[in-house]
Amino acid sequence: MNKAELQDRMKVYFIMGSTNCSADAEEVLEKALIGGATIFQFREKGEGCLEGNDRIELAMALQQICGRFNVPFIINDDIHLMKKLNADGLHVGQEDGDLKEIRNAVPGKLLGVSVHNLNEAWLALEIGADYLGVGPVYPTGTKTDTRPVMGYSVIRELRDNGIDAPIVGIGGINKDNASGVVQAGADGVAVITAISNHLKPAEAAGELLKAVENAKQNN
Ligand code: TZP
Ligand code: MG
Repeated sequence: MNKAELQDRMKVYFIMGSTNCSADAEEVLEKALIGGATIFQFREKGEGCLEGNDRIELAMALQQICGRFNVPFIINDDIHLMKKLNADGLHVGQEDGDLKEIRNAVPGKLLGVSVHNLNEAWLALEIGADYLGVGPVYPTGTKTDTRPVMGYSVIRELRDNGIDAPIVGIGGINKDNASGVVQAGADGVAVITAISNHLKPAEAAGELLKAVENAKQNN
């Protein structure tokens, strides 16, 4: 995938695992993709999450759904699972290991890295990250161990310093505040609960896509 395509894929970056969903995870994903989510990350984490075979089976089911929609399927943090499933990519945070080693372990795959400042962003790009996740932009109840809320400032700082890699903002983003993230310079928004917990995930994804595309037109 070239950079322009990847940038386009960042528009509505849906992330979830079974514990994030108020309904069946497979149904939620299918609806999100019908509504217009552009890329998906499997993030099976936290209290009550699936383990062992159940986790692998859910991942495979979700991968198959992504395949039907031609939407890239990314795995959070688990190189082993990524390789087992031959997923399209891997997303890691700053605490998930040596970035250079991780990059080398998944050649030819998409690699996303969560960053919180300019220095982390340069280091991630230096080792060959394909895109950056930046946040938490807004307060979020979904991940409890986040860094402090940063608003738009870091996204703007990265762009002002010449970073032109694909960027998604993450953390507390919904259809009403998504436009500000794009106006600050992000290519799109990464969301969990705005879609996973919505009664109508298709509608939620569609509204996010509309908000991002409108903001891009006005940029
Ligand atoms: N990383 C930073 S904030 C966050 C992650 C995984 C959680 C985002 O979830 P939500 O529900 O979209 O606020
Ligand atoms: Mg991680």
